[in-house]
Amino acid sequence: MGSYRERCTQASLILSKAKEFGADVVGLAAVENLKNGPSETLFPMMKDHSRDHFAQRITTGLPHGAVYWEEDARTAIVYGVAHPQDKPEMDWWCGGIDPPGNKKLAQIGKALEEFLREQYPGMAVYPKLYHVEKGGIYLKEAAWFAGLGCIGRNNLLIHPEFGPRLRLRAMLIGEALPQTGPLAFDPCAGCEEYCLKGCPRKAFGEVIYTEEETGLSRLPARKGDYYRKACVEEMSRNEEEAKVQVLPQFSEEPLKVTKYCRNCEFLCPVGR
Ligand code: B12
Repeated sequence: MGSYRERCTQASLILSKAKEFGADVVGLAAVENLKNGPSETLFPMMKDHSRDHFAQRITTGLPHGAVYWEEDARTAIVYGVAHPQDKPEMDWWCGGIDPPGNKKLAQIGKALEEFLREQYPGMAVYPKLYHVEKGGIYLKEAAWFAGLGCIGRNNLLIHPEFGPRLRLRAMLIGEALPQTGPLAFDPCAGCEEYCLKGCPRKAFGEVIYTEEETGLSRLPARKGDYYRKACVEEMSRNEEEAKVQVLPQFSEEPLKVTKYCRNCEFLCPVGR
């Protein structure tokens, strides 16, 4: 491990490289702060996991919802790509083809991994998959510690410039670098909660998790009123109603295009 000054220089280089490779936002979080976080703690107490087929895809060997941490992982590099409302195709699933936003995140991850392995041979580098069941981490929490924004009333990470219209990924490294957050930022205080009012399933309709019952002060959508099953029902309807389209930027073949509900993102006034 180098001196504090050396680690700061290393951190700045990594952050600027991630931006150079296409990340709109990037920050660093200490792995120690992410362990046993509220998402992981709440998971076994969840009223309805819904989409429980994810449980069948567990490759970590851990209980559903538990995070696999590599023993020597010290810092999470958390990066994100803006998904603005005027580029909705960033988030469209066309047949089995990854949405352009996911592809961009994958490209950034690949370039960053190559850079880290070449620049710091011997340093552990663990690119993290999206699904916690497959070794991923809880990205919103990691982004909060990395200073990328706050977790808002819509239960999403809200960035000061891009609002909640961001997609996130992370990579862990074996070097303990200075954390870049959290940030003092709370746009939800005093907001009229347009995000909640516009939910087609009223997924934020009633408090289902309390601090008394869970022992957690950090609850889904802050007040414990985000109901995952209602959200999933809307997303399943989006899948059923997906129309067959020809989108040349994806494929010459006609394919089913799934456009998932994003009301809680689009109705947020931050970053517009
Ligand atoms: C499974 C999953 C889903 C499931 C279940 C969601 C859920 N929240 O349970 C379904 C399919 C329903 C879903 C829906 C959506 N998802 Co989703 N989803 C995930 C995934 C893979 C894991 C989330 C999870 O299981 N959390 C566990 C539960 C228990 O926690 P939770 O509900 O998030 O609540 C915790 C936090 O809010 C936290 N918390 C609250 N306040 C605070 C404050 C602080 C300081 C801290 C540290 C923590 C904290 O404490 C709560 C637990 O008590 C993540 C990717 C990842 N690897 O993290 C993406 C992810 C969260 N989803 C994302 C998105 C965009 C969506 C949708 C908009 C759909 C879409 N079009 O993509 C909706 C929005 C739903 C919403 N408003 O929350 C993005 C969010 C980006 C952002 N800006 O925040 C992520 C990060 C994926 C990505 N590509 O970037 N999703």
